[in-house]
Amino acid sequence: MSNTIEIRIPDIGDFDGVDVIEVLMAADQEVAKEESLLTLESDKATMEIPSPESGVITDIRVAVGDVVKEGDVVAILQVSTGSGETPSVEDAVVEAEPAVKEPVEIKAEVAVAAPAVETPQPVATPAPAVSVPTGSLPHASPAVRRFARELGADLQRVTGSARAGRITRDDVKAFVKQALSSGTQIAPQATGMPFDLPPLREIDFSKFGEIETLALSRIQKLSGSFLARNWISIPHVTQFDEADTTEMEAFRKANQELARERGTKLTPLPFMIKACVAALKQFPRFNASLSIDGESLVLKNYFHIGIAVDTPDGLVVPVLRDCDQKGLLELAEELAEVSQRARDGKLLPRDFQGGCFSISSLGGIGGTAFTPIINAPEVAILGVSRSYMKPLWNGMEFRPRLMLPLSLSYDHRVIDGASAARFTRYLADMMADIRRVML
Ligand code: CAO
Repeated sequence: MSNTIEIRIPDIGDFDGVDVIEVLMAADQEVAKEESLLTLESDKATMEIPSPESGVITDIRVAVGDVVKEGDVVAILQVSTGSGETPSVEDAVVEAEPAVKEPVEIKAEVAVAAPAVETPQPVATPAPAVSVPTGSLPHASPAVRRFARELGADLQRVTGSARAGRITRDDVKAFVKQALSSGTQIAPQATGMPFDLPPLREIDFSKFGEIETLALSRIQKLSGSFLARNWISIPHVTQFDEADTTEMEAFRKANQELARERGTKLTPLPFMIKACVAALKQFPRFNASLSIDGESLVLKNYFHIGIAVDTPDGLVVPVLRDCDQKGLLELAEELAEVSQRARDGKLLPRDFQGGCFSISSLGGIGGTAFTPIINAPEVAILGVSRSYMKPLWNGMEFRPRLMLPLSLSYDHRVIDGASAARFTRYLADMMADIRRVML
């Protein structure tokens, strides 16, 4: 046998109307006696309304944003009757915010359900988008919730250490401390950002076999969090193409001796930098940054190119300035100098500043294509893989051509696919006849 009862707002003190800030129950959810069902917040205190009995919630009569007062019916509970006892009127003590010095004593009034017609339905008020009523919200007292809100910590990602996974003040502190030391974000994502991901739990891998632990370098930790931010906050698309670099390569080799006399080495990268500058001039949206409010585009009339450099401590992206004003040999010298300083850990903060567009070249290593991550606030990045010989049909015969694979990742909020295809094609055309960059 089971009884159905109305759960009403108990005596909540001298409050006329109190905001519902969280609905912690869901329809058809099984709840335990004393389990929190709602969080109410006045300007003086936050309080939770517990379930007066164990049972199943059959109807929810309240939503986030509603204003409730003593006696309002907020839910219908079908009481579990394992013990066969008739539910009784109970007193429940609810924790209040520290601002209210003493705990607020609240009476949860329980009555056997009256026919539905007698129960006035609350007018549904649209819930603010920031609060998602769900039955699986984290279990924490109002004081702990307030504490987490003050610190901007996302309670969904905090692991509770108290009984039944309840989150304590110390759990929130430990979460914030850990997040600060690892450079991860502690706040929930802004409204409209669907990244409410379940947290990764710590796993003891040694249970499965032998392990060793390597500390990440400072650079790896820093670049890791920037890469993660850019990857999830920018809608990336990657456009692939190939440039016929047969003539460019012949020109490069013909001038290698000249480079050597100047004490440097001429690799394909300075040519790519010059081709990128030409393409950025032709397509100014690629040489731009979105304003922080996403309302406008800042177009740049300078051409500073970031170059991804692989160092023993991790990836860094120093910037070569005014690449439009420099020749191939000057760029080659600067590239050698800056990548050496990067590998020696001697880059200065100004070496990283002011980039317009980046190039990540894995051509010296190998691969056919990859999807580079945009180096925000830039809006595009060129990935370059290893060139290879390919037979190309010239209308009469197949000819061996040296093809350079290009992978252009772009911010789809700023650049559309057709522009990206044109930009990459233009780049390939520049590299096919490098003399054109001087036009
Ligand atoms: N195709 C074929 N060969 C290429 C090539 C390409 N696309 N690009 C370079 N090469 C050749 C060079 O000509 C050179 O040949 P030689 O030794 O015969 O002269 C060799 O590969 C090595 O080049 P390099 O790497 O020393 O020089 P670079 O100018 O191409 O690159 C730098 C400089 C600093 C970009 C590079 O050393 C580097 O660090 N690359 C890694 C970048 C990276 O990690 N990107 C990934 C970021 S995402 O994690």
